[in-house]
Amino acid sequence: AHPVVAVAGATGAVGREFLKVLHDLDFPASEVRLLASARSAGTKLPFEGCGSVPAGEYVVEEMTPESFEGVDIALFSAGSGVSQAMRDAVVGAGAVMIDNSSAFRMDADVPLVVPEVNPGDALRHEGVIANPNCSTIQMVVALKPLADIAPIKRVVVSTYQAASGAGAAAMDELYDQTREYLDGKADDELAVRAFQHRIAFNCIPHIDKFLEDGSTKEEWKMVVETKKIMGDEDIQVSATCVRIPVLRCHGEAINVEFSAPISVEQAREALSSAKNVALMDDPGANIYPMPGLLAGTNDTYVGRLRKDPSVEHGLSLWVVADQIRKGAALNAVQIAQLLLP
Ligand code: A2P
Ligand code: 11C
Repeated sequence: AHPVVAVAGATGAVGREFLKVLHDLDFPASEVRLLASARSAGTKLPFEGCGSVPAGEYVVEEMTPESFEGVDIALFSAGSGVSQAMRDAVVGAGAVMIDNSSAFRMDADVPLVVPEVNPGDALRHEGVIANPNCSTIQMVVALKPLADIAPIKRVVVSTYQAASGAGAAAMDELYDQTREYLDGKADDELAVRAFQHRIAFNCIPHIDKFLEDGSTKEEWKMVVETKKIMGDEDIQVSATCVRIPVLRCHGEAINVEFSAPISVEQAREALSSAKNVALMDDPGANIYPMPGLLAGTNDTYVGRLRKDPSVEHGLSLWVVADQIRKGAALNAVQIAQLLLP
């Protein structure tokens, strides 16, 4: 029988994208349930349909432990607290929870999966599979074809992260602040809610909370999640994560140090034949990936590929992906596809 799918957090930035991706991939569902908080219960969302589920307006229901009766796959993006609160109900109902929050990612009994990198891990789940952080996903999709040529010793990454990584309300805040700033409002008159500071016409080197060692939790996620997904505890990662005033798509400047030789030509060949990776790299024609122009796409785009001469075996590259799609909703639905018979 075709699976019953629940979308938990259906009204959010990632939740709405789950609905688009289920349609785009024509996921073979027999039913799709839209769940969110009591605040949005009763509202309707358009869904174009997938599998045997017809297109139409679907009513959002309040998420309760009973919502998961009869569900086979529960796609979660309603925050860590909600995932933690609902986990037992989901697993108890016999469903597999594919969780976009950071609640369970580093748990030993929860696989952390990027289908291009470690698809086999998905099949070792015990009811919960975690979807990695968006900035980690696009980095490991680009690193995997390179690691297959030469083992990776160390990665230094600086991110340029879109406002929507912080949710739908954060996108609105970028729009509103930009308009108000252009209208001449002073900083103390602007509403600042989603971020610590004004994001319009600014960059903020602070994503998620600060940890004791001076790094942020977003940076820590890129370190520990990369090791878990790549299955290599020895990969060293140094990350600096920065929010920039872009709506969708994260950019990442990455330096990779390998422990064996790898040429730019070998890397170019591996990346251009890798599934779901698009090489967009022709400096002579000003061609390289840019976040402002790639919203709504599925691939992980790589450009500015070149030798990093500061180490013995080094490459530098620039990676862009739509973090709501590949960084969240698309990756989760691709994980669900791995579970289909
Ligand atoms: P709601 O719209 O009813 O608040 P985003 O990441 O874009 O901010 O979206 C968060 C998603 O998680 C929304 O769909 C939101 O629903 C949902 N959500 C937040 N808190 C809860 C909760 N306590 N129970 C169920 N869903 C929740
Ligand atoms: C951001 N990467 O761009 C964050 C959003 O651990 O899933 C996702 C946080 C997470 O703000």
